[in-house]
Amino acid sequence: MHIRLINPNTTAPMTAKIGEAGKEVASAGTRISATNPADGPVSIESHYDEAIAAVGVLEEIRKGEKEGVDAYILACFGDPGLLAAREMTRAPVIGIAEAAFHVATMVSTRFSIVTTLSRTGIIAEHLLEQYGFKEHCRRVRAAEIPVLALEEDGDAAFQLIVEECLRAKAEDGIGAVVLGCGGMADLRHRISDAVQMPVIEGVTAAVKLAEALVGLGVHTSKFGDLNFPLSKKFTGKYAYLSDIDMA
Ligand code: 5HY
Repeated sequence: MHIRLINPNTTAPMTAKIGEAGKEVASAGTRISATNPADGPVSIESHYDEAIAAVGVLEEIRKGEKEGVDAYILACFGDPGLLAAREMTRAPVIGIAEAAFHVATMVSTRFSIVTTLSRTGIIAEHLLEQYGFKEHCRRVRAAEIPVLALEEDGDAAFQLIVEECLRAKAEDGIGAVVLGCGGMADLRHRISDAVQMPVIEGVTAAVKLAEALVGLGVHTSKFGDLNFPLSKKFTGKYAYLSDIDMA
């Protein structure tokens, strides 16, 4: 099977490390490819960034459909464009936040999230509500690091993330910590060693869940709201999307 990891921001080194993390856990016979949009924010740290990035995500889905990709993973903790992406394909589309929440609740009754900036914590809170995990998450915490600090000064970022994870472990009454950024995918083992409790990382969790769905022969439903988008005219710079029948 072929799983496509989509990094919704446009920082290629982050895309590469997301791809490496996915390859590390992929089963034999699973091809992992990682892409990011050419156009969009270099990091996603606000509702505005999310909205712009979502269009790039959908472009990447369009490309993947021409390649026969079997499953897609949106490797940004805001899961930008997830439902719109699901409308575009019969392949499973999994967001890393959604994947991490599911896995965390299979190994603990309560978890906390450690993400980058506190201002994006509300996005995780909205997803917890949307996916039905609000009761399982004790707290959304932030290491207060810019997303790109994970690329520029990894050790300093690592220490801040571990410190916040340890505070969560000591204070929150939890059994697991969820890493709240796709850019933390390469830190999974080091953080787990330092924190000494289950650390759930979304990229790797999503890869294994995608393998399970493809293995089960389960496809994104085309009955109801996730059916293919209605073919229609688009204007301006999106005119090329006019009258596309995705079915
Ligand atoms: C992510 N931003 O996973 C999110 C992290 C966040 O560019 N990749 C980003 O804080 O939402």
